[in-house]
Amino acid sequence: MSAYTNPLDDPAADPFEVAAQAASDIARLTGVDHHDIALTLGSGWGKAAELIGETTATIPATEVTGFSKPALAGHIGSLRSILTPGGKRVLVIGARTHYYEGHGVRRVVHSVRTAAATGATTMVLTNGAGGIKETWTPGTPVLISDHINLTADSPLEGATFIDLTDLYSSRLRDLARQVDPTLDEGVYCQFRGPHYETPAEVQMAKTIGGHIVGMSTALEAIAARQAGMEVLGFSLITNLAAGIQKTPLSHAEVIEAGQAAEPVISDLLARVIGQL
Ligand code: 8IG
Repeated sequence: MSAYTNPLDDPAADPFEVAAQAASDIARLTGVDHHDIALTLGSGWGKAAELIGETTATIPATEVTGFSKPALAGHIGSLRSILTPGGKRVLVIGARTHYYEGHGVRRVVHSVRTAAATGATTMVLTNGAGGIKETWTPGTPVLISDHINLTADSPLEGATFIDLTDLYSSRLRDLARQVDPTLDEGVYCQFRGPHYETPAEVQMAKTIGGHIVGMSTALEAIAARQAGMEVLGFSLITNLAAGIQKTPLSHAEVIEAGQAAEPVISDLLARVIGQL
């Protein structure tokens, strides 16, 4: 037995072996030995899995090797296996570990590596985020077209050089726009958090080409690309970023915008996943 509560905390552990172990836990606990698509549900997206298909198993993430307890109420700590009407198996990850929790980047990307180890070749990443484009109102879902990683960290270890061109697959974005032609898109800036940005930081993000500010997703997308997966990213704009919006940001407001948008984004996500 390892001396570590979480095997990923052992610096000598191979994170891909831990992910393979997690995938075998998922196969055993769900009775499904292969998943085609993985979907991470961020703030506001919690109920968006309901319409995707039939849930065949729900398991607490804490039963799966390497997963952490959720840090935040409203972030569901479960993994679900869904069978779509088209016969695809979807692994729904309701247990994101954020970088700001301070457990290191291996833990942040463990769910993505586990998804790849279950066989998933498509990774759908969703989040709640702040919007920089003034035309976006709270409750607007947008496609992620690219990212700027402002964490100064990477899930890659050692001299692992990975190309990130077309990281947020233009093929999958086109497919999403076939489902909803009104979908806008933007560049996602991952900040470390957990504080929101200052208005000056938001202006910096805007100046360097960002449209969305958040605290997840970029590191996960890099790990997904390393694992050979095709990535589709959605942000639900739950607030305008600091300084763009004139009033202070509140977590309650974020939750509220998410709830109001729920039926629309649930329908969107189910229809997009039906096309994958
Ligand atoms: I929800 O305005 C949500 N998450 N960094 N900034 C950052 N993350 C967020 C924001 C925001 N809103």
